[in-house]
Amino acid sequence: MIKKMRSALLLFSAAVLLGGLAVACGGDDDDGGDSKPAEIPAGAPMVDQDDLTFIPNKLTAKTGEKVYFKNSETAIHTVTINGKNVSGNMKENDVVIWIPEKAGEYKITCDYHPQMKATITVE
Ligand SMILES: [Cu+2]
Repeated sequence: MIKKMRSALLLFSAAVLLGGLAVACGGDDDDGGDSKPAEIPAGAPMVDQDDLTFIPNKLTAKTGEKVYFKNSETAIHTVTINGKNVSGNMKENDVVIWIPEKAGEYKITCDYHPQMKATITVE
């Protein structure tokens, strides 16, 4: 149990080091069962992917802060930031954490749904 948690944490750190990005797969052990969504801290900046929309479509975050993206529906989505897919394919309940390193305005899109657009302002 403890070992499992430690390796999960290590994987998490490695992902953060590699790209400022971590994928916490809430639905990875899903055989159609009762997979729990990954936990998103209350009050954290978060964008929901639902109804083929990013909700909200405008968000402000701070440099170095974790920004959470969650796919809440069965459609596959991506988190594509300024044209770069940083998430891979996200299934239902997948959560991706993005940690912006520079202030600026970031355009968020989905590779599969051109109508999905959001803007994150990083201060
Ligand atoms: Cu999409």
